[in-house]
This record gives sequence, structure tokens and C-alpha cells, in this order.
Amino acid sequence: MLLLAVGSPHKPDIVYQELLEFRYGVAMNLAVSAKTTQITGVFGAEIDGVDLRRDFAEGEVLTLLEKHLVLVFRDQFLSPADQVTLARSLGEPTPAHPVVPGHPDHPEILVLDAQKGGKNARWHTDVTFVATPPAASVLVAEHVPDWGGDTMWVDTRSAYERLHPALRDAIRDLRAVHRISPLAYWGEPFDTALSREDAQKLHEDSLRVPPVVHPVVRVHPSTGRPSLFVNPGFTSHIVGMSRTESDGLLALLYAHMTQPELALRHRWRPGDVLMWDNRATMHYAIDDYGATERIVRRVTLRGTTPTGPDGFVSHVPSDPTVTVR
Ligand SMILES: O=C(O)CCC(=O)C(=O)O
Ligand SMILES: [Fe+2]
Repeated sequence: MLLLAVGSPHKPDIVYQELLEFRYGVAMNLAVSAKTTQITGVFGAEIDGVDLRRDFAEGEVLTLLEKHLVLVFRDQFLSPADQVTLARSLGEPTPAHPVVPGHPDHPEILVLDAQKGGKNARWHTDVTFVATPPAASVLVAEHVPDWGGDTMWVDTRSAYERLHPALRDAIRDLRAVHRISPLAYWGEPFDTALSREDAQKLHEDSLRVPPVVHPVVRVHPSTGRPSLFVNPGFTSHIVGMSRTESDGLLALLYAHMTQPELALRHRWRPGDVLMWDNRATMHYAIDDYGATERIVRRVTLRGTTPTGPDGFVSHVPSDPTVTVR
């Protein structure tokens, strides 16, 4: 019987009985083939030996995702339809984006084409400007540039755990306002990749998405582990603080969250599929490839409404002054 070692970063530590059963057409009580290799000492894992178009253990993948927060699968070459099938097997795909139109044939897919303004060169967590942000994202490389275009992630769970205890206590029950700012990451108004009309339409549609209040510290719905849940992409301010206090505190938290020790940098290869736990990470698509082609496709999976350590539940506040900045 082939058994896999547990716990070493360079040894496989998961069991894919279903995969084996698929490959050999018999039910076998064996561990097999999938190999997990940790990417940094903090988070992230590359999973080898799984074909995401065929039989794989969804439950195992979700467990691995919650453990490692970012999963890398190489050589998958998923079509848009494969990507949607995969996302459906892992959870419930959301529409592509609250205001940005989806793929013409697959409304769940958000196509990020750099030459059309789809560059997310800003630290953010996906879609935190709604009361129930996605639980996870599944990103497929459609066209990878010859150089550059890496994506970075940070582990906001470790970021929370590594704060000084006094600071952890100070922020534990704070809330923050998040709001959509599509032009901040979907091409600035001066970005020629986005037409003036498209920029105006995105801006007008975004005005219809009300600001939301989230806990600054989010308790993970599956693991119960707290993480920092503010991000430079969408968090505008901490509720009830002066501008000076809020800007200063957020700047401190962002500097802490984006320290290189909490980061992972992914060099894309054709065929790659990346998944991340969107409840405990932020990411940044590095814009260092000039005008060359770069296209990725994303599907987000529906999440639960965030809660804080004190039980606070995210919502759109009825008192509009809460969100005024
Ligand atoms: O382009 C990338 O690498 C990541 C883009 C992004 O922010 C996303 O897919 O949510
Ligand atoms: Fe993103």
C-alpha cells in the first residue's frame, strides 16, 4: 500500500482515494498520487498529481484551501467551461462581478484582460464592498506574458496572529467601511486601456452599490481562526475614528500585512490554476509587463456574511452617516 508522509513541506500529505478509484476503475483503500508542497514557511501550497477536469476530491481541496489559503495547480489548461464546472464542484459561483460584465458565454467568469484595463495592481481582497464577499476565487491563466505579470498574496490570518497582543486587543472589536472603487483597479480614468465611456459607466454603476460595514477582525466561518479583514482596495475608513486615527491605523495594518515575510509571489505558467481563500488573504497583480498581453479569468465562490470576534455581523448600515467620510 502506498502511503503518504504527513507534515513535511516537501512530502505529500494528502490522500486521493477517489482519484485512484477513477484511474483504476476500482474502489481501493489506498492513498495515492496527489502531492502537497508548501510554498513558503507561512502559507500556500502547490498540489501536484490532480487533474481538475476529472475526478478529484472536492472536500479535500476545500480543506487544503482553508489550511494553506492559496493553492497552485500546474498544467491544467482549463477551458472557460471547465473552469465553471470546477467552481460548481467546489461551491456556488457568483455572477462575475457586481458591476463589471462577465464572459459573454459564462456569466460567472470575470475576464481580466490587461490590454482592456483589467489590471489589479493594488492590494485587495475580492469584492469586500458587499455584505457577503466571496469565500474563494479560482483564477485561470489564459495568456501569460513572457516576463513579469506575477501575482502576490499575503496571509492575513498570520498577519493578525503576529500583531502585538496590545494591538490585537485594540482592534479586535472595530468595524470598517468598505466601498466599491472600480476605477481604482479597473483602469484609472487616465488609463487609455479603458475608454472614457466604459470608465463613466463603471463609475455610474458603482454609485448604486451601497457602502458596507465589516468587522476589522474576521472570524473564519470554517476554522474559527481570526484574520485581519481590511484592504487598501476597498476599505475607506474605520467607523467612529477621526480621519487621522483611521488613516494612521490602516496604514500601520497594511504595512504589517504586506511585509515580505507574509507574502507569496507566483510566477505564472500556461495551464496554471490558482485558488485562494478570500476570507484570509489579500492579493496584488504586479503590473510590470508594459503593454504586452496578459489575460486571466476568475470565478468567485459565494461566501458567508463575515462576523467579528464579538459576534458583529457585516451589513449595509441603515444610518448613512456611518459611512460618510
Ligand atoms: O491578475 C491577477 O493575477 C489577479 C487579478 C485579481 O485581482 C483577481 O483575479 O481577483
Ligand atoms: Fe482580485
